[in-house]
Amino acid sequence: MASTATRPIVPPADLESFQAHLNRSTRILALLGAGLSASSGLPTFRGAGGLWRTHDAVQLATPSAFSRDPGLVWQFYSYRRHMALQAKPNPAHYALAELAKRKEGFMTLSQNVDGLSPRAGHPASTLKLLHGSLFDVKCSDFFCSYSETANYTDPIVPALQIPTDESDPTTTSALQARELDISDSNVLLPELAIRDLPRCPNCKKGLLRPGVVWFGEMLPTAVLNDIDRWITESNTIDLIIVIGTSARVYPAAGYVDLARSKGARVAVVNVDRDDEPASGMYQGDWFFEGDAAQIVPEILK
Ligand code: BV8
Ligand code: ZN
Repeated sequence: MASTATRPIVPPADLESFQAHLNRSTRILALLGAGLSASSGLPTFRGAGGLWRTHDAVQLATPSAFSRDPGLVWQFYSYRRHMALQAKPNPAHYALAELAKRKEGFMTLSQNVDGLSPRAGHPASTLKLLHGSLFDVKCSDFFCSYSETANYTDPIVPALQIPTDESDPTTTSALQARELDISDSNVLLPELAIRDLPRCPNCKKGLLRPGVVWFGEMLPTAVLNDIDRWITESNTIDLIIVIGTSARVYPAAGYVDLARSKGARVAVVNVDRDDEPASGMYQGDWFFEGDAAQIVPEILK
C-alpha cells in the first residue's frame, strides 16, 4: 500500500486522459469557487453551515441587509477584507495563472471576491470576476456613480478596526494585543454609528458599500458581455474545469451546462464527492477528489 507521501494525488489513468484532452483543447473555461481558497485559510461560503456569527452569510450579502444594518454588513465585509489580506494565494491560484499565461483560448470565471487570483498574477484579460471584489468599493446612493477599485485600506475606516483582547495578560504592548475573532458569535461585536461608516467622497451623501455582487443584484454587465463574446467567438468549448464550488449560485453555475451544450467535457475538482450538485454535474468525465491546492497544480502541469 503506497504511503500517503508517495501515493499519487490523482489516479494516473484519470490524469493521463485529462491532460491529453487539456493539451488538445483550444477553448477552455475554469469556473472557480470558494473551495479554491480554502487552503489559503479563507472559510468557504457555505462551510460552517454558511454562518458568520449567527447570521446566514447569504442573508448578509444582500442590499436589504445593508440598508437595514449597514454597520453589521460592513463588519462582515471588513472582517473578510482583513482575512483575505492576511491570506496568500495557494499553488492552485498560481497554477491557474500560469495556464492562463501559456494557453491561448483559456478563460477563468471566478465567483471568488477574495482577490487571490489577481495576486497570483492571473492576467486580468482572461480573469472574469463574476461577483466583484472585496477590494472594490462604490457609492450606495442610486444617483451617484462613484466607485473605487484596489482599495486595500484595512480597516477602511477606524471604526471597523478589529477589537483586540486587552485582557490578555501575556501582551506587553498594544501592538502585541491579540485580535479578537469577531466571526465567533461569543465575541461581542462593537456597535457602530452610521456616521462612523465609510462615506462617499463624491456625493458626500451615500455610504460606500463593498463592490461585490449581492444576491438579487445583476452580475457586472461588462463581465457578462466579455464572456458572451468569448463564447460566441468560436461557439465551441472543449473543456470546463469546475474548481471548489458547490455550484448552487446562479447565473455563475449555469456556465457548466452552457459549456456542455457547446461540446465541453467537464472536470470537477472538489473535496467532497457528495456535494450536490457539484458532483452531479460532471456526469462521468473527470472528478478529482481532494484539496484544490494539491490537485490543481498536479492536473494542470
Ligand atoms: C441574479 C458576492 C438576478 C458576495 C456572491 C437562477 C438564475 C438567476 C438567479 C438565481 C437563480 N436561482 C436563484 C437565483 C438567485 C441567486 C442565487 O443563485 N441564489 C442561490 C443561493 C440559490 N442569484 C443571484 O441573486 C445572483 N443575481 O441572478 O440577479 C437579477 C436579474 C435581473 C435584475 C436584477 C437581478 C447574484 C449571485 C451573486 C451573489 N454573490 N458573492 C459575497 O461574497 O459576500 S455568491 C457567493 O456564493 C460567493 O461568491 C461564492 O463564491 C458563491 C458560490 O459559493 P461557492 O464558491 O460555491 O462556495 P460554497 O461554500 O458554496 O462551496 C464551496 C465548495 O468547495 C464546496 O463544494 C466544497 O465541497 C468545496 N471545497 C471546500 N474546500 C475545498 C473544496 N474543494 C476543493 N478543495 C478544497 N480545499
Ligand atoms: Zn456618492
